[in-house]
Amino acid sequence: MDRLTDTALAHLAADVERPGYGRSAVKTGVVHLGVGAFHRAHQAVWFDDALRSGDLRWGVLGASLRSADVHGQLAPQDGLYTLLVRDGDQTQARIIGAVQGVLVAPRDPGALVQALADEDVHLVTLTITEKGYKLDPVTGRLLTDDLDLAADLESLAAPRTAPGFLTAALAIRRTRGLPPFTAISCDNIPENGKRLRAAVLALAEAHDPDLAAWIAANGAFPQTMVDRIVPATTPDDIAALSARLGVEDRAMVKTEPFRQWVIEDRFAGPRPDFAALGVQLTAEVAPWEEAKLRLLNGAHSAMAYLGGLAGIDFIHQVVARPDAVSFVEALWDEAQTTLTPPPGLDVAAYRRELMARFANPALQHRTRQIAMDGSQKLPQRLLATAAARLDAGQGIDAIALGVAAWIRWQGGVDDAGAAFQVDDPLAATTAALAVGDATTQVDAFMSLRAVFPERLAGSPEFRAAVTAWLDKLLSDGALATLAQF
Ligand code: CS2
Repeated sequence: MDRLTDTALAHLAADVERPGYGRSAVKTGVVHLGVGAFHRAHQAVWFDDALRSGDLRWGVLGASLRSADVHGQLAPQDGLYTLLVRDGDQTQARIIGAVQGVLVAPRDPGALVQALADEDVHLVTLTITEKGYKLDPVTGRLLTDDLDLAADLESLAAPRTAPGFLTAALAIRRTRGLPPFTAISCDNIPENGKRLRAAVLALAEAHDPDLAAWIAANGAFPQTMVDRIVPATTPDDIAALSARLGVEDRAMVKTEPFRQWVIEDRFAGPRPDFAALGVQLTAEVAPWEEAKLRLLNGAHSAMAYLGGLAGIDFIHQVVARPDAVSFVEALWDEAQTTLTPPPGLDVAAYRRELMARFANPALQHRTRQIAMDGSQKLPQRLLATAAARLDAGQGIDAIALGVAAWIRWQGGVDDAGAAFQVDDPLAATTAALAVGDATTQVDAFMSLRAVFPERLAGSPEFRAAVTAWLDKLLSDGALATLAQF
């Protein structure tokens, strides 16, 4: 079957939405690092909206920092892909035209540096996952023992890390008399903008303190909160869509109707009229980000481990169980007291909306997908909440069950005794800790400073609560434990 391309657009069925602007006139105003499914279903859609509104400055050049997979999906399709929005039995198809090309950074690091240094590029967005920032998740300090980062600290001639690429390009922009771009981290980490800025400044400082001072004075690294549930695309999804389109689309993404993007109103230069596009610009992103991380993502991770251990494949199947719903509500009751909701956020309504989003059966969002990289996610999703609750003298029963489920997951064997691969940068370390009875395991995990801060590791209450739940999970399994909760 032919692939989706510019020429195929004219032949698509009438109910498929098309870009509607002349793609050849679009300038590249955005470089995106980490052009995975989340970017294609989130930021790229807003840039496509900007292009559709007639502002043709915001085409996106994508870059993959590791593999050539996305290049293989998008390059033969002129950068085009379908955004499938699924809600119950409704499916809407829209072709996104914003992505103009994909660079594979390891193949030609210089090409990405030059692209980032282009004078038309005003925004750099990033979805490189938690681990891509090369920062310790607990302390936020640069991971100087990371091999790629060490290479970038040594030389930026052929960068390997995202902070390395940004720093190398900013050095060229400065030499050329161009302003810096605005760098927008779109990953689910607290203070994402501050962290990205810290990583870039530390690298710049190591190479050229004047460059670091210039970036500090002129650069912009706004904080952001991003939200849209984007399950991984499956071969069946591609086959079904291709049958509908009459051409094959290997770069399609599927998602829910909901989307939200909150950006700190701090830019180094031009940007689309974000407010007109429905992006929220605000002075303070932290309260939005905290609510999202602790409510949505906290519940996601807890359900991923409990559901995954019980052999439940999808999130909508987890929340089809009344005991799981009670557990999530209890987790939210605990998290809610630690939040300072921003003006405009009604937490009760937000919780109802989240539960309905989780229950969307058309999404097919895998527990296994969310379970990935737990060591990078737990601190901001569950542990920060636990620490805040303990500081306030409040209980942590539901959070402790979520944490115990993560520990139990690191053992790599589910409740039916089936072995699985733990997908996590710390998997080898945590596998060695996940042996013995509950007390032994909790003792071992609490010394893992990359995940558990002293505040929690040193709390007898926290240890006791996690140990009690882990003991139950080990002896009775996740479903019986949930039923008892
Ligand atoms: C999920 C998130 O995979 C995960 O860890 O919790 O990707 C989640 O779907 C998004 O943050 C929703 O905005």
